Amino acid sequence: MSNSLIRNGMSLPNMPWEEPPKQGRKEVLWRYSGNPVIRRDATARSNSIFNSAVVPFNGAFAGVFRCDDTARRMNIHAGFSQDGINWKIEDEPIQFIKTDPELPDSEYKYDPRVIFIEDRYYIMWCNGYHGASIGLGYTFDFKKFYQMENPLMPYNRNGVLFPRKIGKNYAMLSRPSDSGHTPFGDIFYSESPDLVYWGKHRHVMGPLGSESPWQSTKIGAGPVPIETSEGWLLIYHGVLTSCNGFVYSFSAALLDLEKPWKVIARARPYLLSPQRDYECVGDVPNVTFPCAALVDKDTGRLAIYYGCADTVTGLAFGKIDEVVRFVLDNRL
Ligand code: BMA
Repeated sequence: MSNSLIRNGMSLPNMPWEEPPKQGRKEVLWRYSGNPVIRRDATARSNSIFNSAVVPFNGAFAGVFRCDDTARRMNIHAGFSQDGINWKIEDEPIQFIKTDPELPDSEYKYDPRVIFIEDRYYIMWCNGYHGASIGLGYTFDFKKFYQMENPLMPYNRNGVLFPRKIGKNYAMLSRPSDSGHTPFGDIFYSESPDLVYWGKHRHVMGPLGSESPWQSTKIGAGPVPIETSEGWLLIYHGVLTSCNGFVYSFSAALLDLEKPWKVIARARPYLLSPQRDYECVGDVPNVTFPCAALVDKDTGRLAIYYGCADTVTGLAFGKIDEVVRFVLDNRL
């Protein structure tokens, strides 16, 4: 399989990259040797920086970062980088300009995703509005940010837009939940003609039982789906409930290009699970939580940004064709 299976991608010759380690078991994904790339105290008042979103911007990179402060308030901050590895993250949270003065205030913000669609960068996040809800906004320059209507009612998390319209509509994945730490969770699909009114809700996939225990408690979409000739490559997290609590790993599935609620293939094994110290020790132990991916359409290189133990941010690399092959060869 060649890298030409990436559809509608962009050339990204300057994306972060490191060749796989020569020694040891050959993994489909390998961690950056300099992990974590973002320390917990990389801003003036951050307790932790994790579950964050990164995109190509102006020949370099920009991002929206989940920074919990030392009062443990959850918020999102803008950040910039020349190489996708060394980041300068703003000390102050993003102040959204309301597109309608009647828009309700947000009690907190966390777990952002960012995607360029048509003429602007859209940001989705988990928005505090009578509990966890989905928030949506946009920016042109990562300086001024505009907040739109919440696409969905509480309780919902892990809202992720598709990078293009499906048919005539914008499309989104989300994960309905409860007001707590949610011991369940399936991925759903929704469409909207205007990014305000959402409907056509469809079930995509749910947790699995003894067939694949790493994803037996709940699952949720990770980075924005990547378009390939084999389907939308969806990297998603799954949760196992152990005697010591939740364990967050991630893997991938392929969704139908025109009917993305239809699952073409879904991997049984995880691609990456909490195994390194910085993934296992932190504010919430044993969490690897992907929120963003960079892809170079010419080489098929993939870089995944993932939160580690709800404390720091890590980077893992792979090749799109190998991840697609992994899903097809290890499908349930
Ligand atoms: C989820 C979210 C994530 C977090 C995970 C593990 O419910 O809060 O932000 O990484 O739990 O604590």
